[in-house]
Amino acid sequence: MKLYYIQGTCALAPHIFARHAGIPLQAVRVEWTPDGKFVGPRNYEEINPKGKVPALDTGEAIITETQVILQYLSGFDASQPAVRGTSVEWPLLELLNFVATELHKAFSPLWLPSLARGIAREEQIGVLMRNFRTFETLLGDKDFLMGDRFTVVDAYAYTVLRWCDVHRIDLSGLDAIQRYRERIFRLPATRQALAEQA
Ligand SMILES: N[C@@H](CCC(=O)N[C@@H](CS)C(=O)NCC(=O)O)C(=O)O
Repeated sequence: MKLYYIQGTCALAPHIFARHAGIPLQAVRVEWTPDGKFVGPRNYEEINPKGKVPALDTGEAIITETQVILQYLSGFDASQPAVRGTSVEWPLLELLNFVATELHKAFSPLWLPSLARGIAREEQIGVLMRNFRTFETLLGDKDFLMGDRFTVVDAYAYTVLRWCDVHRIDLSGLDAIQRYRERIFRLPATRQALAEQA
């Protein structure tokens, strides 16, 4: 299997999880210019016509959309909660969708150069802060979102929460998030995926 990624983006989530679960996966770096043009692999836009990472080439199909790739990879790890047709299914899917739509995509405006400073940036950070507080409620006093074991949704949430550093978002007062990020950063799989993307 090949995972196409841009360093430090949402594609880090399936990368971390694959290393955690020991799923053989070749990480293929996608290079792009600062103005967002893909330069390699040369046919990347044929691989994923949406022009985004991640894309997973399973050998039989190309899968895109981070949370769908994560669900696919989760199926390779027998120690993960069995999602389909169990009572675990809805909470995990809810969490994946929360991370995708309320965290991942709430960061998107901050990457726009015109929002790098000013009132719009502060307003967008306000949106994120509200979602971070919801995240802390969802996490409660658990180590991981689904309980005491690391699942795909933790790989995703960690990947997105890392971007607070890039955007210099002050997490003081959000102690549970800070501890959660640190807990996942310490996992060997996280270290390995980060080193492979460095
Ligand atoms: N809906 C997609 C969005 C993926 C996405 O936003 N990828 C970003 C990196 S985090 C990307 O490829 N950006 C490059 C671009 O927009 O040109 C998913 O959930 O996987």
